[in-house]
Amino acid sequence: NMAEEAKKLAAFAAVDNHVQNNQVIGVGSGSTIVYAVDRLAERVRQEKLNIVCVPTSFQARQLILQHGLTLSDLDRHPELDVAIDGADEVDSELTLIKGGGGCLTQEKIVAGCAKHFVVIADFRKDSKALGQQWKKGVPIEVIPMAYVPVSRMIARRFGGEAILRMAVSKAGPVVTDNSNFILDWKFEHAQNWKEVNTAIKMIPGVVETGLFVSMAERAYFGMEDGSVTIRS
Ligand code: DER
Repeated sequence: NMAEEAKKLAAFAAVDNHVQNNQVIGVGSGSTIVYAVDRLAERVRQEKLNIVCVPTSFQARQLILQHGLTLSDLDRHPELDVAIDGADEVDSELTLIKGGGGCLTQEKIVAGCAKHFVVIADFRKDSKALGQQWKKGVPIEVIPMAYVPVSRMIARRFGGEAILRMAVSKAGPVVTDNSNFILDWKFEHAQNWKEVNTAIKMIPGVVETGLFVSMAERAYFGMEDGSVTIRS
């Protein structure tokens, strides 16, 4: 369908523009990145590229292994050339909401270790302000024993409500790759995302937020008409 085709367009454009031989690539999580890994594997085969891939989740690790790409990690490669990842929403300043897939913590670590961090997304993620299109709130990874006080503190200080993300194919809450819980903070109005991100990070029990502020260098959006919009 149109969104899937748009994801593929963005993924191929980013891989073709940013991946060269002898590089260390950060591989994001979610559904759009699958197209990027497909393209990466195709280029490695066709061009005999020598690259290694650092995953951002169990899912990304499986994708790397299933495509026969060389798996690495931050112990061996603490500095990456480029990290490629999806996003749930991108605003006019390239501030991202990520974590729809629950992988925000390792994604932010890997993105922070890369010289270049590029986002790939379909047209639905291209927004002017966070919350315009993405209605599920900002994911926040929390230490399980603290999710109630953290949820209450966020609601008290920033408004809205922070809801424990419940699993679908498992009884009880979603448990992340890091054995933590996720709160989805349904904010009520636009915020100073840089300040809010820092303030939420400081709450005892918060591991990471899905607000990626001043991290993305460029975003590739696959559009409905088959074109690719690039924002930097
Ligand atoms: O959970 C995540 O952070 C994913 O990268 C998400 O932001 C994008 O997932 P999608 O490519 O399936 O929309």
